[in-house]
Amino acid sequence: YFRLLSLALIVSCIQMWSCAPSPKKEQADNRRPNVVIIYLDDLGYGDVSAYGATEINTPNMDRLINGGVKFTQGYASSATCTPSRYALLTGVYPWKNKDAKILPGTAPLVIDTAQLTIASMLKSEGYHTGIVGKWHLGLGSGNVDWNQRVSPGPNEVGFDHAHILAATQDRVPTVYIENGHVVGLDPNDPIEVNYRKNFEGEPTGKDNPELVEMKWHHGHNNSIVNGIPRIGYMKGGEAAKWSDIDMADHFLAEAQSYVKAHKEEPFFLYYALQQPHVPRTPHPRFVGSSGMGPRGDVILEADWMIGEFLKTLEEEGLIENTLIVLSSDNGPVLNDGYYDEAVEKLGDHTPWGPLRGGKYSLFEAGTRVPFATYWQGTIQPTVSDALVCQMDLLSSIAALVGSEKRAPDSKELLEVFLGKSEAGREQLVLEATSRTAFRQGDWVMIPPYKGPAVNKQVNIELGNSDEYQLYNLKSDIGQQKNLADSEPERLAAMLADFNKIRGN
Ligand code: NG6
Ligand code: CA
Repeated sequence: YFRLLSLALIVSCIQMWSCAPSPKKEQADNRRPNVVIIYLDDLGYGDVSAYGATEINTPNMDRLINGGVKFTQGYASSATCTPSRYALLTGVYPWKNKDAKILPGTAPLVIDTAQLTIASMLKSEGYHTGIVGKWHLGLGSGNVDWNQRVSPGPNEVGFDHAHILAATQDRVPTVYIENGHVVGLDPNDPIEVNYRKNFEGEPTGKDNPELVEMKWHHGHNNSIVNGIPRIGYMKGGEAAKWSDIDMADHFLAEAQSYVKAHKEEPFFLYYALQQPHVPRTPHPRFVGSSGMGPRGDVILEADWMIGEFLKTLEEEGLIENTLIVLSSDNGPVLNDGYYDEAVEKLGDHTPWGPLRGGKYSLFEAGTRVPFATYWQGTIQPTVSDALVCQMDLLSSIAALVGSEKRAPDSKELLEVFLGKSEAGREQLVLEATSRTAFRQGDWVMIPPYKGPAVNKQVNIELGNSDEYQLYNLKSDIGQQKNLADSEPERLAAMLADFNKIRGN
């Protein structure tokens, strides 16, 4: 009987194999799902309704989170952007690369072009690979001429297609760059960028307050673009300058057309939204939508963009063949350098949820972020308490597509990301502006660091203390009870493990 059955199976396999090309292709594509990483900028653990926010409603992010694996202990590697993005793409701890720090717009590429990235790994597996949105990993190799092709950049570390903003929305150059070329650049109006000194005769936020429409609070007083004073000086490139209020729609359209252009082949898209990082510039149709001022409005704007993007995947028949990862590069900040009412209009909203700290902080809210994996029809909705880091995606996605490549600090946790196992990491080094802390089991240890306890400009506790700090996150998620004194043996054991990993 079994022989008969297997014979029947073989026969039906052969039949399937030999019939029209479309089922065959479908079958092949089923083994090779598309991969999309939707990455927000400065979105906090408590900024999403699926993570408990009551003052803000994010139905589209909720759809991914509640319909997939919702990680309660999902981490960015770092409490700021560049290092988190470095770790996400390369699977290497960012503190191993001394250049993986918040970068100016003129910084050289911090990823070695020979280094493995999620993009290069998938490319070598036959995927088409694209990035749309924020890059912030440096471009060129020093002294970039923005009027020539800018390289190396995303194309040189595995992305077939790149439509990016170079650094951040608050940093010059305020232009889009596609595959190394500034979009819409008029050769008669060349772009110059400098982070040290202004160009003769150009207005600045500092000297020309009459030209400023969004007031700066700290930093952000160099060149003025669209009434917004930025970090860094820029001259020329008038026709190429982006429109801040249209940026979200712009990136959405680019992400949608990428999907449509590559729907016939397996693709990887890194869709890196700019919200809710400063300057917060909601399109007029979202202004006032949250009642919380621009910060809430751009979160709703981002959520809407994600909804439209998901519609495109549905319309193109790709939603059941696409693994989607949703996360954020670091925790939340209210006043990050502009007067934009983020503090004044916050009301009862808690962007950090139950966590302590925020962006820049070694406390939990710096790095613990919304984190979900969604794959309609394949991943069963579940809540996972497994400890996972964005750095683990490289090796896990490699396992998913049958690649044997693995990155040094990237744990292969495919079963965890598919919601079939809760056996996540046992330990993780967390980073915040070059300081590191150590998570092990339910515990986190923060070694003593000099420096202020609070960054007063942004009003965030940084985690600095003269004392060792040791918290049990299971019983004390808000990190209120320092148990370093009462658990000396645990502290010593964790310190030893931490030093081993850190190479101290
Ligand atoms: C800081 C900026 C802040 C933000 C951050 C980068 C000042 C005073 N502050 O230096 O506004 O741009 O860098 O944010 O300039 S991140 O999310 O890209 O890491
Ligand atoms: Ca960020």
